[in-house]
Amino acid sequence: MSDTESMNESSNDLGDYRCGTVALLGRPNVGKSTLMNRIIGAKVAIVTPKPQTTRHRILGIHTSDSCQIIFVDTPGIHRGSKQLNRNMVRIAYAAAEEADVLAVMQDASAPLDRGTRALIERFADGRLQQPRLHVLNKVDQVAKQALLPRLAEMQRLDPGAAAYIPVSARKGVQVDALIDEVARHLPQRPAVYEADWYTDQSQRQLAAEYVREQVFLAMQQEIPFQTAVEIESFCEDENGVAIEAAILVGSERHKPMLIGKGGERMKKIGTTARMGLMTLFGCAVDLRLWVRVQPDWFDNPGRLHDLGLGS
Ligand SMILES: Nc1nc2c(ncn2[C@@H]2O[C@H](COP(=O)(O)OP(=O)(O)OP(=O)(O)O)[C@@H](O)[C@H]2O)c(=O)[nH]1
Ligand SMILES: [Mg+2]
Repeated sequence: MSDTESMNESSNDLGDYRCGTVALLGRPNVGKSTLMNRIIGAKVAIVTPKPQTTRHRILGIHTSDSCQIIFVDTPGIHRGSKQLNRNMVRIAYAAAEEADVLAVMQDASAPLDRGTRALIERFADGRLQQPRLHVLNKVDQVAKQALLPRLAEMQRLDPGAAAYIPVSARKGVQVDALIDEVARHLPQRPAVYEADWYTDQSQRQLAAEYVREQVFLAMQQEIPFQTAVEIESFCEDENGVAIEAAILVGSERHKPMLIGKGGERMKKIGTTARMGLMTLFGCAVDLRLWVRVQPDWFDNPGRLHDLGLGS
């Protein structure tokens, strides 16, 4: 092959390459973060059985020989009176406006409730022009005979969607089909990120999220929703990383509940978060945590901005 032929071939290859963003959108708890982690192959977004786990826009970057898909995980769309809730919802809609493709997710194992229908109708109303994929998650918990009517209902609700894809993010079912479908709708352009980049989050942000995940898992009722994690110092040397973090609580009475009898609960939160971070960072992690009471931080725009939770 001559030099000219080989140059032409490589420029054609580049011309076929697809790269763009897909926003993962939906009600809380439908499995957006689980799906992104499954595709990326690492826990870049925390996951819990509680709604409103994700509070930021989080990128997860999937790179292959033929495409680079930049997944944008978003907070679940919900109603909430606090400033934090309003910011979270605003972040989700802003991500939808900016994305090349919209992946609207739902929990197919739960009834198609009013909130989910309203959301689907909102995305189908033509205001946003990008291709829409409806992702019906948690099919590992759905009988086959129940899935077909659900797919038919989706086609009726949004006939203009590009595809309706049943998946199980937890088990990895049909995830490759979803990746292929997303890639088909991306613009032809070269990759934006280096092939070994898989998220836009710093280690510091990941550390805060890993601690918050354990707080969410350990605490009940309103406490997790009124909790945030602030990294106070993050030092890296040849021995590993040393992290100091404060867990903010919204009320004095939450403090002893979080600490637990003899400090047991805090100890467990710290140990489990530290182990997760050691796996993620691939080095030793020293993690020191304490609790700070900060009434109504979740309703204070300035404080939310400092915590990276502004909209
Ligand atoms: N059975 C089953 N459970 C799943 C699947 N995907 C996610 N889950 C579970 O659903 C719960 C919520 O998952 P998340 O990934 O945190 O959901 P999310 O949509 O990101 O939630 P928010 O961040 O709160 O908006 C967790 O307990 C997951 O383990 C799935 O495919 N099958
Ligand atoms: Mg999430």
